[in-house]
Amino acid sequence: MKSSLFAPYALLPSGWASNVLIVWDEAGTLTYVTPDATPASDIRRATGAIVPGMPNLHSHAFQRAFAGLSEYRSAAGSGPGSSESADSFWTWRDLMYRFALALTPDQLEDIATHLYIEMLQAGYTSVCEFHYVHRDPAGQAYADPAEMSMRLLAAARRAGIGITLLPVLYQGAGFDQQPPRADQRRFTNSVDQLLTIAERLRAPALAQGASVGVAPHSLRAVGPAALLELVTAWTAIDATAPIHIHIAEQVQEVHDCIAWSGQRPVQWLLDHTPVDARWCLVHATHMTADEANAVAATGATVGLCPSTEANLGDGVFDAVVYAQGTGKGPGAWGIGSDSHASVSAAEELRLLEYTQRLARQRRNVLASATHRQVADHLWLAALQGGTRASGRSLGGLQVGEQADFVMLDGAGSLAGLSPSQALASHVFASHGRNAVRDVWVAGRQAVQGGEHALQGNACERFVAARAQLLSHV
Ligand code: NGQ
Ligand code: ZN
Repeated sequence: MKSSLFAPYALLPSGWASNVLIVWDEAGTLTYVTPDATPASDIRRATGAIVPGMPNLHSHAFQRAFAGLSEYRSAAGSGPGSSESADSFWTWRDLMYRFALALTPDQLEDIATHLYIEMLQAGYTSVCEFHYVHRDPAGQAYADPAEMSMRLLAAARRAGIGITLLPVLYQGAGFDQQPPRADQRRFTNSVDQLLTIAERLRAPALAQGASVGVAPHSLRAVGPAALLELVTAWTAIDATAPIHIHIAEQVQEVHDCIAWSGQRPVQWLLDHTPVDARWCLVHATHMTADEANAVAATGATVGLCPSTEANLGDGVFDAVVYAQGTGKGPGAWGIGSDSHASVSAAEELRLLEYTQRLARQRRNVLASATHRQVADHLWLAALQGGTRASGRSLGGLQVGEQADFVMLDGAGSLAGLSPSQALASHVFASHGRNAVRDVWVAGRQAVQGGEHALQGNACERFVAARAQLLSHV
């Protein structure tokens, strides 16, 4: 059975179109996307502009329960006469690890289910889970070594969001093969153990239309030999599935990498691994212009997480230099909510544009010749990069892609605006969740009038899981 929707306005890959007939099949794949159509009288009509659903390309789901709880000056930075904070990414990480150490499989599933519902209500229709808490609190493998990742898959199924699972290889505490810290004991695996987890996930993932990739955590946590072994073995298993890595997020990490190898992290990665369009370089905050051009030329996606990067004091990504790219076209990028200090596609895009404005003292920095409306350009660029990083057919409103789309609220505070103005208001004028009215994932409606069928129950369970966790840290 085919389903359909008639949209007075829809954002297609080429830009806004009107009177668009959207048809999808039972598998949730778009079979017909035609502008200037005349609809049959009984067809459902959208009451607001339709935009493609946004892939969230970087998530550590469990951190949602910790978001907002480390926003105070710690003892180290609050001594007499110290006006400068000693709190940093690294002190945040110590606190976050305490949370990670206490997490149970049930709690993870409850936290993730609620988070994924929040994502859907904010216009994300799929998520890449960069997951590294694999072992039990004592550091032993669960009876099923993929237990924790299976909980994320279950959460995605319950919420009705698409997912790319990225089991993470984590081995050491720093460059030069430093052994893992005691509080990293739940994360560590050999390459073979990690591949076992990834392979275990493939059949159940496929059964729910999900995908599996792998993620060497960072050059800090994975040495050159293991990195290459993982990439080679994974490519033999699946030559197209995504590979994600954290890179060059903190200045400290850049300095440590230079001390270790004589090269900056991105430079080292490009020189020693076969980075191509399958790769997602998460953050890549601190790159020289040469590095940015070189990344753009590989076709890899840069995974920007503006709210987390701001929250953790990472620095400002130079999106202008990167977007210019090289002769091969602009650098690909997408957005992720990472630590979930914010769960909003609109907010990530706004923050990205605002960091560029603050740095350059200009307005409307990230627009393009084809899309002079900043929000149109941001939405389509982040969709393209997010799709590539997800390794799934999420490329927007065109035939052959998954039917993931969002209807903005045409009746509330966005009423009376052109579709382009409505999206711009959604991204820049903070109508919040109220702007996202209906959401479809693979052709199934997951959010109706802003509401998700499981939101009440999921919120209760999230709150209970967080309370349990807080009583253990
Ligand atoms: C993470 N978060 O994997 O959750 C990291 C912290 C680490 C960010 N990089 C852990 N934002 O870097 O070892
Ligand atoms: Zn991350």
